[in-house]
Amino acid sequence: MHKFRTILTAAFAVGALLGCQKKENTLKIGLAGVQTGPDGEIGTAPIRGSQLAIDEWNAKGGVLGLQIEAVSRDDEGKANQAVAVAQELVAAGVKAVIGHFNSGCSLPASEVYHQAGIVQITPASTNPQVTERGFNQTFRLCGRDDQQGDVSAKFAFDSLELSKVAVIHNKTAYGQGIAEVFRKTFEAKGGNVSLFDGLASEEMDFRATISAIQKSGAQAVFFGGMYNQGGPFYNQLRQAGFKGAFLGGDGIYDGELIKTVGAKADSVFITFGPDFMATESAKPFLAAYKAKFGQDAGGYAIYGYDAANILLEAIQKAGTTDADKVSQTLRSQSWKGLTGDAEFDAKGDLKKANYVIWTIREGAFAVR
Ligand code: ABU
Repeated sequence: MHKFRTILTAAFAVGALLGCQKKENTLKIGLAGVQTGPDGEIGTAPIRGSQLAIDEWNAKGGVLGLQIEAVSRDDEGKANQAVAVAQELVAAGVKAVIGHFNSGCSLPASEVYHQAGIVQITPASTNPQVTERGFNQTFRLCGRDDQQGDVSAKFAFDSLELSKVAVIHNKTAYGQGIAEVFRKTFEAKGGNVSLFDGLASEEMDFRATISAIQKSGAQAVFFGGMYNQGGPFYNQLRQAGFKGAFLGGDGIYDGELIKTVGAKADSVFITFGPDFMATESAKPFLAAYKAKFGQDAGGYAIYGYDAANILLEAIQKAGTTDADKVSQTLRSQSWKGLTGDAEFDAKGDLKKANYVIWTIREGAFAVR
């Protein structure tokens, strides 16, 4: 009996040892962001872009000799859900995360990834604080609101020659943050912000705000928020007889905005990256996206695609998924993507992120 127990114990020990040494046969990458709810449309696009890149890598043999397993999670655009998603991804053993979409989600989720030592690249979170907290392994493949809010305010003052603007935001990390930047630059240039106010992001009745805007004598409105609210806000402004320009940031750059405001919407001016989807090199991506998902690639889809390609290239080049080594590799060179040549600075921001002014022309977004 004693001999049998000894053999059994030894067998368990060997089994445990083999278990410890068992090699993972996939490399898990988290894809996190809002996929349902009001921001679901805009948030799903970069996740799909990343998925497409991962499919292409897998077809070519994967990375570090392993097939890549995308672990996709919906944070519903909510901070507490983003933290739960981040914890779930860490527990699932992901080696890096592409996401989140909303700045209000990336901010708390990045704390979890930082603690766990996992590289995070957000394709869309533009609040400056995402990369201002000294997290070595947090990156973003998009610009920042202190850039785009500034570009928008300068455009309003210099090009539209506006002197009085109402600034309304949705009280989120993104919306309020970009609104504050717009106000700062516009005032620094000599403009007057006749009203600065926040609305709950689910508010859809803008009558009181519009009345205050009109009383303030504003010539235009800057809206720091998302397309799902920006569209009805624009429509109600026009219904109330307000004829001034409607300005906003990347959060309102979504096809759903055009569906809401209509092809003939006038004087809508949006800051977003250059027209990367119009380039020759983007054509195969656009065709593959349409073939796989049955719809055109939305604004941030191409950023999700580039984020995944750059991350996987960096892992391949580093020869490991170790977050410090991958982060170091990400900062070590320029990465070619469909959104241009990406180079990361010490904070994890792009060294160069351009913003241009878009408008709605013939029912589509067009660079002004
Ligand atoms: N950048 C606009 C939408 C995402 C965010 O930063 O909240």
